[in-house]
Amino acid sequence: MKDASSYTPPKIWSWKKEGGGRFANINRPIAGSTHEKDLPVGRHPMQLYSLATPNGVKVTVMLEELLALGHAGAEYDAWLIRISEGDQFGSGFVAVNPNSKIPALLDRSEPTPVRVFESGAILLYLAEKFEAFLPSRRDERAECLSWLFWQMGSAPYLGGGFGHFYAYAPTKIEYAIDRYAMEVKRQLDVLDRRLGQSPYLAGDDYTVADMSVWPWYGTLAKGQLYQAGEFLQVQEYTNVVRWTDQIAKRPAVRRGRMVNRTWGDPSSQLHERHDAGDFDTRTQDKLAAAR
Ligand SMILES: N[C@@H](CCC(=O)N[C@@H](CS)C(=O)NCC(=O)O)C(=O)O
Repeated sequence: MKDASSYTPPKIWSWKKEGGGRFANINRPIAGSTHEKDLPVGRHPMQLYSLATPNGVKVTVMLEELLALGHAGAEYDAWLIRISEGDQFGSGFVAVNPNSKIPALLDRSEPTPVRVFESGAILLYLAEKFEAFLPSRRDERAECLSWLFWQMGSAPYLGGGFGHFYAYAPTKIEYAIDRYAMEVKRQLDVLDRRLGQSPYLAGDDYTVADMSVWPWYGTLAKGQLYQAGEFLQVQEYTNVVRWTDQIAKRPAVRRGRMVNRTWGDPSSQLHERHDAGDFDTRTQDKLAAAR
């Protein structure tokens, strides 16, 4: 095995600020804010502070799906949080999410504003509030929540484990890449077997479970995450690919994935969303043409 390390951990760990690797500049071993900064507040009931990473996309897809169903109470302002610039450590953001990670939601339509953090909790909060995308029958609800929580527990192995060591770590460590590639392929097989039994994860209907899993494992199954499609032979998971393509066609999904996106084709980037019309007028290509 290559890259056998000669590192022996010291008795007490210490923080090396120049640790290297992507995101080294924002990783810290302490919680709390680094600077005073209030969050902006718009006119809509829902205030979302986010970025279009897979965890962020889950929530913008859900809000767009709720609006498509006619739930006006799901109207939202989506504010951009640039995590590579440390926006998540501003005092206003930390007050909404003490864990300093996107996405974070503030529901200002309740008598006292309600904060919600953790993407799974946000999906569940919205699903309960609007009674949508969550089955009401106890057995179906249990299946839906099982897959929702499966995603919350599994994706850190994909992102923090496989993605980190395969794509971002300053050195390629065979042991780490092998360990997480094995786990991610196992997870894809779990999904593939499930999606061989039913059209969606919870059964016949599209639910918050699909919204939670799709941005991570759908992107992976199309070879668009960590450039790892060939390495993991993702095309073999044919049920996952079928399900991914089906969900990608939904108009609300196409809109949701554009919100708070700061990379890719300029026509796919809507940095902030404050109005349904913004998709037609405020993408980066349109703003550049208007300048
Ligand atoms: N379990 C959390 C994970 C959120 C998360 O990891 N967010 C990342 C972006 S995808 C983030 O904000 N990172 C900034 C940081 O770690 O400082 C959730 O699902 O909401």
